Amino acid sequence: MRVPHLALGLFAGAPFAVAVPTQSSTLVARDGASVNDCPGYEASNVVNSDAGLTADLTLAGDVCNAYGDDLQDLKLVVEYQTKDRLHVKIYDKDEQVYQIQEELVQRPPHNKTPSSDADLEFKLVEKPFSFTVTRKENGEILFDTSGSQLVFESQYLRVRTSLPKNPNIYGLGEHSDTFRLPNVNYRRTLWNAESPFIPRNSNLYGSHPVYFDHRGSKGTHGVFLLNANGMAVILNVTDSGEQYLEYNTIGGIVDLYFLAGKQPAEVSKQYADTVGYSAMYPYWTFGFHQCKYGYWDVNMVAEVVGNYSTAGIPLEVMWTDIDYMDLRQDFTTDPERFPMNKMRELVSTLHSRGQRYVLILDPGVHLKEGYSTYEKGHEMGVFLKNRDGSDYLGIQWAGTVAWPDWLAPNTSKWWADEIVTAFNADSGIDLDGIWVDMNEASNFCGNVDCNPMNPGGNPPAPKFDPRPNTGRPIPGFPESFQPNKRSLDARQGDKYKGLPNRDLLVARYDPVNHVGDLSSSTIWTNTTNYDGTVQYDTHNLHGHSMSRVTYDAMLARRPGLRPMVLTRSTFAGTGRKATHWFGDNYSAWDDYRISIQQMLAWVPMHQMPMVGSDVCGFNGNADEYMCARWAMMAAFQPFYRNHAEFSSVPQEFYQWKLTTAAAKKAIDTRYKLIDYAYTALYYQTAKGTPMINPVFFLYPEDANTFGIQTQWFYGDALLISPVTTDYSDAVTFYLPKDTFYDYWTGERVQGQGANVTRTGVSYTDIPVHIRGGTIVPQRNKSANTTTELRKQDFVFLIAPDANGKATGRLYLDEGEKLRQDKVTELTITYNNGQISVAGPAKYPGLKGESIRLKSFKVLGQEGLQQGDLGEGSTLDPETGAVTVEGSWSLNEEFETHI
Ligand SMILES: *[C@@H]1O[C@H](CO)[C@@H](O)[C@H](O)[C@H]1NC(C)=O
Ligand SMILES: *[C@@H]1O[C@H](CO)[C@@H](O)[C@H](O)[C@H]1NC(C)=O
Ligand SMILES: *[C@@H]1O[C@H](CO)[C@@H](O)[C@H](O)[C@H]1NC(C)=O
Ligand SMILES: *[C@@H]1O[C@H](CO)[C@@H](O)[C@H](O)[C@H]1NC(C)=O
Ligand SMILES: *[C@@H]1O[C@H](CO)[C@@H](O)[C@H](O)[C@H]1NC(C)=O
Ligand SMILES: *[C@@H]1O[C@H](CO)[C@@H](O)[C@H](O)[C@H]1NC(C)=O
Ligand SMILES: *[C@@H]1O[C@H](CO)[C@@H](O)[C@H](O)[C@H]1NC(C)=O
Ligand SMILES: CC(=O)N[C@H]1CO[C@H](CO)[C@@H](O)[C@@H]1O
Repeated sequence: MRVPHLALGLFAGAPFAVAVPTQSSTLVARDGASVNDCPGYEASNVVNSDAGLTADLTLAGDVCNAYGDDLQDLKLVVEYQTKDRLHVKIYDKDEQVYQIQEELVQRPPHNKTPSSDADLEFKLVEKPFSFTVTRKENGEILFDTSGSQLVFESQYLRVRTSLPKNPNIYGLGEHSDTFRLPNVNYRRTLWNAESPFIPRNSNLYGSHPVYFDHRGSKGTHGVFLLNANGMAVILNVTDSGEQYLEYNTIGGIVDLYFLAGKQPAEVSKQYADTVGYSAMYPYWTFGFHQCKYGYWDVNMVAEVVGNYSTAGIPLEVMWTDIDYMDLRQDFTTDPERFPMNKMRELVSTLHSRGQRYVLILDPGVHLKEGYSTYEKGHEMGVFLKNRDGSDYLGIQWAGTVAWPDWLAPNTSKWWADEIVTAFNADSGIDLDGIWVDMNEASNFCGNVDCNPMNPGGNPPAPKFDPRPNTGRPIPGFPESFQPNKRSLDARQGDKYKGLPNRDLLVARYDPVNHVGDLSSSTIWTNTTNYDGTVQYDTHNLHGHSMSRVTYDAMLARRPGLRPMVLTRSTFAGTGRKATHWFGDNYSAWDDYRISIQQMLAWVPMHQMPMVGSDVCGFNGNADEYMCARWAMMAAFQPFYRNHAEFSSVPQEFYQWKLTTAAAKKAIDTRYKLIDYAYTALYYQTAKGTPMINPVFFLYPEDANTFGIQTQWFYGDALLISPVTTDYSDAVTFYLPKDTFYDYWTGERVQGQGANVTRTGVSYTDIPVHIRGGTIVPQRNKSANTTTELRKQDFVFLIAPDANGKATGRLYLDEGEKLRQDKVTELTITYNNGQISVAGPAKYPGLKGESIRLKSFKVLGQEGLQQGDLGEGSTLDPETGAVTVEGSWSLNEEFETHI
């Protein structure tokens, strides 16, 4: 969902022009001092222990006050947390500087590891203070700050590391730039913002301050900076040609986690160990989803569902955007266009056909008399507050809105109550998942001149007094009568709430937010949260916090079932509670390509696996050809939802003949592969192994793969190489030096470590190869829903490597419960004709479901004759595939042969 043209006008204007408040006397910059004049620090009191060290850091000269006040005294803590994770933390001695609340981002549990057992080594230089992190095994220096001074100021932090020349750096989402990041003159701003058209070289909706540094055979490592403040990460070379990466944040502390790898997928796992493992999603989330902003009424929604059926395109999940709400207010339905009785009928019809329903919610709550969501929230003190205790207001879809303070004690309960009531299965909309949008948070009140009580083109301003008397100070009365007593005062003496006396609207260091100043088109950064922290520090955590609370609310609404929460704004670790789509892109080929780059970063590097783009694009008009390609390509991405903007031409897959044909084939294939993908998702959520692999993850020593951003492995077996040129039928893709098989024909294709060009790739075609050495469990036949799909028998596709060996996995469970008591985790191995399937194999199957294996297909057996084969096996002389028919229960272990 994006800002409408009307609201775009609101924030496209002059940037936030606030008078800079008078600075405190300590905040006077030394005449002409630049950050390069900063004195750095000196370490003293270094105490080494078996599992790390501590030291004091003292400013090593005169203050430079380049972008704030230099802090005199810092503390350094170094911990060898595990064999493969090193933690380096530098914070202020007084412990006032903001540190992310533990309840929002849990710190990883760890046992101290003796430094002698650790893969990494920390080395300190006392004066001037600097440090290095080295991979012990090969002496490779991973991080080295000696080239520039540490700067630690009240509103600015700088840490710079030198890097080898032409480094392969990935991650640092959210962005729409190349997968392997540019090295020179490149700035990655992290400041969550409404970002229609996902602009390039800009901050977008989420912040993930983690990068992967891949050095070929020397290994891959990760570096995570646990800091939620606005920042710019610079990749650049100095005038003398030295490569560096530099963090510039406008607050917070230096809180670095070094992840040793050394295989790329091991870094993914180590990152999950650090920020948390992704939530597991219901089986049905792998179905095909349809949405559009502008489904005018409940009949139109039903008609779309009906049209999908008529076209014979399986639709699993129907979504509704803000259209359903009464005056765009959360937890209401438009009485004429989406009356509750019809909505209930819609959802029960969907459910009876095995389909699902998901609705949108926004964080901004309409300020309106008699609107119970607002009134209850106000009573329960859940909204962010102005200094005088009244609710802080802005403008969102509904008009004048208040924003939940996700850190206030009553907010979770209030939000869960609203969800449980409005979406009650017996009297409300019996929804299956929730989509939370606009939660950067997006504020149509673009700047300080905007009057939130006058929302312009939005519904007229309510005549409701947002500042009840209780919100005003009452002179002469005790503390308990005074508004806002909870915030600023409470924070004095409290740890980590943020330094006092900062300019909370303007940071002198400019991280370059594409929307304008820090407070432009969002909640003003000088707003105080319930716990005494300020939005200046917690802005990037708004969507993350909303996701957590919504996850819990969905659990209250559907006890015991895995919540499906889709969020626009995210922070490191949001994957534990919610997933993400790539925002409001454009119906254009470039955005089709960019969705691949984004997926390659989000799944393995941000540990948010269930992601995808708005298929066929959100803004602008899709066409038959591009939409056909996108339907094919996105069938091999984890989250598969067609969604478009209000004014776009309809782009449901049934709208065009070619797109219909492409979608049918794509969904047919995707569905057969759902158990394979579900297995891959399960192992990502349980073990951190990514379900999408960039090509270099599987060929880490092949330098030709490091920059590949138009191909990927779906799971670890299927290499997807879509046509990525506009309106073309040709594709040039890379095949590493390895054994592959064409997924569609089964033919063996020997990869040469070179590009292959294929022409005549029709719009209903997409090159897919199976990597030799893998086994892909599939359903024999697709179905109209995932419920029906589960009735189909399994077939295993075996793709032997050059040594005639292959392995695969299959995870089976009931599909939706949070806790599964009986699951199957099969390991399937193939060795030159012998097949073995090993458990645990406890999942008994639901009524009508098949957990039977009907056949094996072993590819690449050209050398064999029919006579070499056992009974029940047939050789296809054309492709060299041997099919073994039979009937095996996947509820037990077994062995067989071809
Ligand atoms: C990169 O370095 C050059 C040369 O010092 C400088 O002009 C440029 O501004 C830097 N780019 C960024 C994004 O910092
Ligand atoms: C559904 O299909 C009918 C018949 O092709 C078409 O007239 C109608 O516009 C479609 N409705 C929607 C919402 O796509
Ligand atoms: C799918 O097929 C089953 C069995 O024929 C049927 O009961 C169900 O209604 C169908 N669902 C959809 C969405 O077409
Ligand atoms: C929480 O809500 C209750 C009413 O349900 C109210 O009495 C209490 O003051 C609220 N707490 C805060 C911190 O506002
Ligand atoms: C934030 O700054 C604005 C603009 O100066 C001011 O009107 C508002 O009162 C400030 N809010 C707080 C909570 O200080
Ligand atoms: C493969 O082709 C791409 C452009 O299509 C090119 O960038 C890349 O260098 C080529 N790789 C090899 C190994 O030739
Ligand atoms: C597998 O599906 C095909 C159609 O795609 C069907 O002809 C065949 O009978 C099915 N086999 C089994 C074992 O279900
Ligand atoms: C703002 C922005 O960068 N929009 C981009 C969206 O995608 C189109 C088509 O790919 C680009 O041309 C726009 O620049």
